[in-house]
This record gives sequence, C-alpha cells and structure tokens, in this order.
Amino acid sequence: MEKPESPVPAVQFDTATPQPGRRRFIHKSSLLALSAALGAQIPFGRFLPDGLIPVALAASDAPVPESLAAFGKRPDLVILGDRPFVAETPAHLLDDDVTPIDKMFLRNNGLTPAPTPDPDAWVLRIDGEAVKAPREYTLKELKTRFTPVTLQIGIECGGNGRAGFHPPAKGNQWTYGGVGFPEWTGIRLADVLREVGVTDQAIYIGYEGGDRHLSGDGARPVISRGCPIAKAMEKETLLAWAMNGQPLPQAHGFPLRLIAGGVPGSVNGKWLNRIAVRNKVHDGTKMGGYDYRIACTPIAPGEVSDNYCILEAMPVKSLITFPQSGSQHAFGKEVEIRGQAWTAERSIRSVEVSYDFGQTWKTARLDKPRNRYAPTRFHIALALPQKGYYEIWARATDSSGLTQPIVAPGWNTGGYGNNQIHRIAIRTV
Ligand SMILES: Nc1nc2c(c(=O)[nH]1)N[C@H]1C(S)=C(S)[C@@H](COP(=O)(O)O)O[C@H]1N2
Ligand SMILES: [Mo]
Repeated sequence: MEKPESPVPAVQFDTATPQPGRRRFIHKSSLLALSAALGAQIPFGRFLPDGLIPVALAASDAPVPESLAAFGKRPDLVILGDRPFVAETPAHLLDDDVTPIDKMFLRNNGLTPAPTPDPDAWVLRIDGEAVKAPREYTLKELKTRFTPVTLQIGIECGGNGRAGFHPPAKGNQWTYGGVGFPEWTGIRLADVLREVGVTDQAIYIGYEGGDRHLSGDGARPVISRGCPIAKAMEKETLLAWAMNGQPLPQAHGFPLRLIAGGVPGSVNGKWLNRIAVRNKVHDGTKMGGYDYRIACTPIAPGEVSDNYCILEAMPVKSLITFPQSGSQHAFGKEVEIRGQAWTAERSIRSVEVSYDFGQTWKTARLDKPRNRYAPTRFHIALALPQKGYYEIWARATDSSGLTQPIVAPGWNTGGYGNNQIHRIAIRTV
C-alpha cells in the first residue's frame, strides 16, 4: 500500500489569516520592536495581525539592523563599537532621576535577535543540577503567577572606566558612561526558584539568552554568565519585562531579562530563555580567563598573572551629571553641581566635591535612594573664588568607609572595575 501523503504543511500566513471583524491586531509595543528590527517604520503596521511575522524577518535570517536610530537612542550617545553594538552615555545625559530609555547605554556581545512576535508565549526554562525538577514557564504565566514589583536598579558594565587603565586594556574603551539607572518591572527570581525548588547543592545561577554569536552562527555560544545563588535569591533580583513602565525595548532584552543589583552589567542576561541553577560556579561563555575577572591579589600594571577571581560586585562610584563638562558660568553666582552615586551591597555614606584639584573637599547634600541598588543623587552649590578654569571632582564613600581613588585602581588584564573619580572642566567668566 502506498503511504498516505503527508498533509501539506500550513503556510505561516494561514494561521493568522484575518477573520473579518475578529482579528486581533498587533500590540503597539511589539510593533515598535518590529520596526526597530526592520530598521524602518511600518506605515500600515496597525493593520498587522497579531502573531504574524513580517516576511522580511521570517523569510531571511538577516540580522536586526543595529544603529543608535534603529534602537531608538539619542544621536549623542557615543558608539564604542558597531559589531557587537556598544554605545555609552555622556555623563551629562545621566542627570535624570530615572534614566530614560533613549539615554540608556547599550552593550551587546553578539547580534540582537529578531523580536518575538508573541511575547506572552515566550518560554523561560529553569533547570540545572540544583533544581528539584526542571520546569518551563511562559511569560504570561510568570506575569500572572507571581507578584510584580517595580524597582530602580542601576546597570553598570563591568568594563566601565576601562579607558582609564594604563597600560591600556583590550576591549570597549568605556570612559564613564557604561552605566544607567532605569526602573524595572518584573517578578522576583527568588519567588520562581522557590516554586521550582532549589536543592542545597545550589552554588550559582547561569543564564542563556536568545542572541546569536557575532558570526551569525546559531550553534556558536554567546555570553552566558551568572551570579552566586545568594545574589539570585535577593529580593531585588528580578525577571523583568518592563523598563520605565514600557515593555523592554528589543535592544534591552525584550521580552524578558535578568536584573540584579550591584553586579557587573553582564550578569543581567537579555532575551532570557533559560536559567540554570548550578551545583558549581557557572562555567558558561565569558565566565573564565580574563573575562569579567580581576586579579585576586593586587598586581603591577601590565603584570601577567593567572590568579584571577570573578568580579561579583561593582565598586563605589559617582558621576557629575550637571553641569556639562566644558560649560561656562557667570562669575559671582553659585554653580549648582549635581550627580549620581552608587555602590553594590552597601549604601552611600557621603559624596564630597572639590574645585581645587583635591586640596579641599566639600560635603554634598544627598537624596534618599528610592530603594536598595537605586542611585543616590547628590547636590551642592559652589561659590568659586575668582574668574578662571576649574575642575570639579566628586568622590563617593560607602557605608564601610571605602572611597573612590583619584587614579585607576587595581589594574587588571581585562580592564574591569575602574572607579576612579569623575572630573569635569568648567570656567567662570
Ligand atoms: N543575552 C545577553 N545578555 C546580555 C548581554 C549580551 O550580549 N547578551 N550583554 C551584557 C552586558 S556585558 C551588559 S553591560 C548589559 C548591558 O545592558 P543593556 O544593553 O540593556 O544596557 O547586558 C548584559 N546582558
Ligand atoms: Mo558589560
């Protein structure tokens, strides 16, 4: 007997063929993500049926166009690399209490994936040696099963400040702006891990995301980092789907990402589709060698050492966000100085400001951070003694008394964790 012919596979379009009067149109935020992915407006986008992938994305494996404009970023962000796409924020653009999306820095290690057309159906898998039984959740389930929280949590790339190291460290030459302070909405990772069940073997978590290797080869690994289980269980560690009240932009990990406080930015996995609870330190891509690791004991600049330890917490730091470096001010009027200060597990005890190259320091007024891991804003009005050129320096001190150094501390091969003070130049005329 002849084998019956297999049924003709349904063409993609069929499943979404519009039913007159009954079709659901695409959600505005998904539409924005799709136009970012296409690098073009979709003039009739409001008629795009929900769940239908634009043919240009579905038919080709074309990478998502990556540019400041395509990602909805301001043109005055500074591109540090375009493959992978990396852009930092000039310090004076970080003066908002909550960093707007168009000013937020961007750090990709691979290629931005095409946005999922159906975020509710996005699957997060929780597995690893130290879970009782692996489990999968759709994003819709995560949103409905657990209690959402909104927190302001800064992200700082581990390599922020790298340009200050001598001899120079290879990698993106971040100056000061690999940092931002958005507000995130999501659920606590701990709530999910408790429901799944974590054994007492748990040491670390590791993530995987939906981005692709720079070569475009889906089989090659992309970044897969993580953090100690204690950090994963902190109440400020989130599975976040919204940034500043909007669905995550594609570039920042739509539809789901990991957010933890005080860690190097690379822990905050974007396009998150898997979390493994490990019974050892996570050994994913970029967990070893000189990646996101610093010398365990101090070494001389340029020295070669194989005694490297994972950078797990970012050091105390501050930025002067107002005025803009290079600005002029009328002599005789006080100059208002503002900035942001932040640290990892501790809190900000004080921020001091100097206008005489560190000879004397004045204590700034601090605002209360909105929550743990939110930045502390500082303000001070300075009366500058005569007309001329000044440098304004700021240094933050944390609750344990650790303060920012004037020169780059702790040289390391990868150039991580530079928290030297930020300086701006101003003139009174
Ligand atoms: N999946 C995935 N997650 C990722 C990255 C990445 O390349 N892929 N980059 C990491 C790094 S190194 C940093 S500093 C932050 C940057 O977050 P942002 O691009 O949303 O600002 O995301 C982290 N999460
Ligand atoms: Mo990073």
